[in-house]
Amino acid sequence: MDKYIEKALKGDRLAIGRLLTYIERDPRRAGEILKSLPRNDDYHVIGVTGITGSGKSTLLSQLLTSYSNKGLRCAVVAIDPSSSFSRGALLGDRIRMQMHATNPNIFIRSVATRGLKGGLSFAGVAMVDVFGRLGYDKVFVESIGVGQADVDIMGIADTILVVTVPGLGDDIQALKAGVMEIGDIYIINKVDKDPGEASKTFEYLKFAIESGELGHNTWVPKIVKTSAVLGKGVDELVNIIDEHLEYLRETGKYGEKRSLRSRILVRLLAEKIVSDRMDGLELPSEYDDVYIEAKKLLKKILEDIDE
Ligand SMILES: Nc1nc2c(ncn2[C@@H]2O[C@H](COP(=O)(O)OP(=O)(O)O)[C@@H](O)[C@H]2O)c(=O)[nH]1
Ligand SMILES: [Mg+2]
Repeated sequence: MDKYIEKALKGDRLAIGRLLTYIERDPRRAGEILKSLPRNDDYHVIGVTGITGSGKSTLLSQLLTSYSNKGLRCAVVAIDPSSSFSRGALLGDRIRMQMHATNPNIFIRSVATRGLKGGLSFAGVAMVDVFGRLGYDKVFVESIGVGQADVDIMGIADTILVVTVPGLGDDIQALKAGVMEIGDIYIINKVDKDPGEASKTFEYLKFAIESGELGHNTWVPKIVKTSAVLGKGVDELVNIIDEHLEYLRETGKYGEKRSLRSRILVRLLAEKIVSDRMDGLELPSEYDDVYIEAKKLLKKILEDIDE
């Protein structure tokens, strides 16, 4: 393991991949790996969410190009199982991804989701921190914008981008599920397709923000119109993303986000330990017995951990 860590710190892609695989196979090794890496409080976790097909991967690809051109190192953890990062979707996308694959400053990794609803896995969060400690400046997390599972995933990000397309349509569903409320930056992508409808969507979002429906602290959510395929609006987006990071630092919220991420890690690990132990357990049908069984199980787990 030490030899991989040494190599990974020098940017060796094979070694980095190995470490990530260790974490994926046995999340409990994550602690060991993280401890061996230098602490780093200087990386930026950017969550990208929104319905499938809204252009998250395409936009991310543009952001990778933009940041790597500035000399920054970027990593992607793709949690969306349909991500074109993992599946290679269309020819154009594949070419773009291949371009990144040979860029020494970019590392893309897809990670299995937990359960059918696409929940966040412990490994996924640990990987984000590993990338940070390996010296990646921007760590992106792409996930599909459906429901509570997605809101959970975005809890690990410092900055949350919600990608929508002109004419809200399907997004209304996402809105109801709470996904639309969590954005620091709202992106109306595919403006090339319908500029008129894009302006309407812009006004709609602007109204929602101004009426206090979206956003809940001193940062007023920003809206950016982009065309990811044409590369339009990407520079503006990059500026706003960096502006948000500055805001987090100036207000001390950067540290708050870090501790929120730790909380999520603790919860996920505890859940994993419990659910592993649940396998094969004979379950009682009466509520009193349920309570007793739960207590027994937790006691047993605590004893094992203390050893
Ligand atoms: N016209 C147009 N198509 C886009 C734009 N961005 C992405 N697409 C296309 O939309 C499809 C879905 O994009 P993808 O990035 O895979 O979406 P994701 O599922 O949100 O990651 C692909 O065919 C893209 O080429 C855009 O700005 N304009
Ligand atoms: Mg995608």
